[in-house]
Amino acid sequence: MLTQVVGSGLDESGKSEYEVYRKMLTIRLLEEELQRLCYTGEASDLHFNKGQEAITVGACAALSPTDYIVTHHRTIAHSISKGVPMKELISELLGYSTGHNHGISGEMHIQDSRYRYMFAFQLVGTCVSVAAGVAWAVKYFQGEKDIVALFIGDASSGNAQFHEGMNIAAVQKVPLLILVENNGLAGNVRKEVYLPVTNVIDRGLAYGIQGTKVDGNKIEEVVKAVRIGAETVRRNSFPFMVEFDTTRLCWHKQGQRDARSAEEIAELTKRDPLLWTEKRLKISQEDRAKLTSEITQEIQDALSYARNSSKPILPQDL
Ligand SMILES: Cc1ncc(C[n+]2csc(CCOP(=O)(O)OP(=O)(O)O)c2C)c(N)n1
Ligand SMILES: [Mg+2]
Repeated sequence: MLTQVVGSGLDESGKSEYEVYRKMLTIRLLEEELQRLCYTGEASDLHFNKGQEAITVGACAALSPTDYIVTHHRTIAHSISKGVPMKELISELLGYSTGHNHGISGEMHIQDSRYRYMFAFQLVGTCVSVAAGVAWAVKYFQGEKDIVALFIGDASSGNAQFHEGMNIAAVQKVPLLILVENNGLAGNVRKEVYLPVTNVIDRGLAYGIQGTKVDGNKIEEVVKAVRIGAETVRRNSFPFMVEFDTTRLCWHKQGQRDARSAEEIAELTKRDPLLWTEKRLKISQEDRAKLTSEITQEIQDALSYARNSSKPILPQDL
């Protein structure tokens, strides 16, 4: 029964595991709805995050709400995890003026300083130097105790900007937590052709940056590792890495073919973080159906809100 698990402790961050599960399910259902809108043409092609929800939701639950985040190109999960209201997010993704960036940023240039969601990056790897710069400003300009958490994919650690960013982050001793989503894929390409190391955290050692690696599909491991990582960064005012072993269960970008066979994806689905959390919380099929219908209604309300607002005025319209 849902009522029995409400408030069950996840950790001292104060978030209940049920709350975290609900957010993970929200992201899954929202992405499914947006995928349908991509097919009808109402949404342009989007980059989804299916199978990696425990990382974004768990990490944001473990961080302080005043900590900053910088992300890569799969932004829907990060926005929901950091607290961006769904109606504003959907409006943004569909290009309406009620979007939190007035409908002009789209999915890959999301920013919302109210929630300390600082930047999202289409150009993979570039986020590292910018995140290092944000962390520098937080420490030296603002004098805050908050930290910057950067989400980055495993393949992006081969980008030159990754290395430049790691170097300057270490040299300047900035409060940067680097969260690596290691799904063994660069878009649709398999790791054998882009990643010569098993663990991306090993790359941090070249810059004196320590790290830890955990199962990114187990919510409790994510929360614990990020909490410890964030405390380490805050205490030492020095970068730290947490790497997550994870599985992307969708293709790179809406409309592209997956390099993996259906059998391979079916095998990976056994590690679905939603299934794992449901087992932990003893959430029955009826519980999930009830929650699904509640969340579906929220998504439809947010969609109606977006559709009833005006489209943004673009420079070329002036
Ligand atoms: C600088 C740059 N080079 C190439 C691309 C094209 N591109 C988009 S996503 C991607 C792969 C990123 O892999 P990873 O960081 O592991 O993230 P994942 O796709 O697994 O989420 C690439 C090469 C890009 N966006 N930016
Ligand atoms: Mg990857």
